Amino acid sequence: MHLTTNDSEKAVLFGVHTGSRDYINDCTPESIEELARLAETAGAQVMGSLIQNRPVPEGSTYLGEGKLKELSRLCDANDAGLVICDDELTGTQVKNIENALNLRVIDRSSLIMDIFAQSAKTKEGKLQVELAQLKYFLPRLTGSFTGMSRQAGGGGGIGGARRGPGEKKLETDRRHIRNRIMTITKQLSQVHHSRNTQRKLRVKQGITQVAIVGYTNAGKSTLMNYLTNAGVLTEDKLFATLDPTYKKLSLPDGSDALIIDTVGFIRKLPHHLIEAFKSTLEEASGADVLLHVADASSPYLYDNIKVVEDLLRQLGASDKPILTVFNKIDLADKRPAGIAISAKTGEGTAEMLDALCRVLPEKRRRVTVLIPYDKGDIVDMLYKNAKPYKESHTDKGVLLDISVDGRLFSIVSDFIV
Ligand SMILES: Nc1nc2c(ncn2[C@@H]2O[C@H](COP(=O)(O)OP(=O)(O)O)[C@@H](O)[C@H]2O)c(=O)[nH]1
Ligand SMILES: [Mg+2]
Repeated sequence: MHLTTNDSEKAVLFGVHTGSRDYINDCTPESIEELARLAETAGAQVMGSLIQNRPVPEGSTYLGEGKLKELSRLCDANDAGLVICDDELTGTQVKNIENALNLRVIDRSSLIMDIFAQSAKTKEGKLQVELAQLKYFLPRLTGSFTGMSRQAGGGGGIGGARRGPGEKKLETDRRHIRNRIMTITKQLSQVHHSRNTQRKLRVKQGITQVAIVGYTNAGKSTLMNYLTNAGVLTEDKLFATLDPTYKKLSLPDGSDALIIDTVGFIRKLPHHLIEAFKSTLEEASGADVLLHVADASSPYLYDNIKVVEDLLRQLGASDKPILTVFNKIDLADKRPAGIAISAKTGEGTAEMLDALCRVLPEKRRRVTVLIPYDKGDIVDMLYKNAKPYKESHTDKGVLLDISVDGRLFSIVSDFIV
């Protein structure tokens, strides 16, 4: 499903600025600039762009007739073979624009999914992207819409061959896709089940979990590496990280936590992708604390923060304690008020870890206690609170290896051995 990058394909970007949608989801010079970065990440060469101002996109062709002609001229002048829309298009819109321009048309959603496909390394990651792609393409698979055949044929969104399948082939394709969706869903539910089990186990063991969240390219993996020598791939590229990485992090108060680096967010993230990556994204909602890394050198710093906060809300993680830090301070012109760090030089990270300790909910501690037999009530209380890792009966009492919260810790502290 990957794009060919040996010969970068010339592309022109387009979108409709409505002025009525919320600003973050509208097509603006900023979102076009981001789309250009996405296109370049996928291997395209961006030649130009065009934004039409109109209250709503045109139903059948997305752009108005005049603008479509202008787009066509812009493509001719630049020798472009591909146009990329900043919004998600319907199958009909793709078909009509393709017919009007006689060029290939892709949209922001399929572009993002393509990049995810390029970045996916593990089996789980690959399956999740494939699932999102199939669900996106199934309703768009029609006689003249060639998108899916490119995907299924391995051509990819950029650099793929243009061909239209026949009706019979389409029927086979549809059946094939539905079956594949079922198979993948089944496989993923097993993976997700074991991930959930592991997460529950960590909660039970009282391991503090810190999830790094943030906009794509904010420096999450770089920070993870700085803090733990994790060796996570960091790249000046959108969506370099798709699969969660877990590492031990030693906190300044002497305790250990588990730190999780995971996939980043971006505005207008395709909903099929959110759905398919739900379990990965939910690593954030399962954590005790969120460490939100924002890129202070980005001109869109506060818009990006809002996108992340909105997505966290969508994932049901907005009630978590969250520590927002401003990264890439070595590049930023201005110092934002708050914790400023550089994941590259380490500046500010000590202060960040102190702050992290302060926002952590009360931690559980693992202790070994010897409770005399005449203190059965304490043993009962401990059993109600947690399952012991180990228990044995000695002639002096019950020996338990167990994790306790602060309240129980003070009760059993006299019996710690
Ligand atoms: N100058 C500078 N560059 C950084 C800093 N943190 C990350 N980067 C760069 O930003 C790019 C994206 O970093 P990465 O950790 O992959 O971002 P992620 O997508 O949030 O995981 C890489 O080129 C990093 O080298 C920083 O504090 N200062
Ligand atoms: Mg990363």
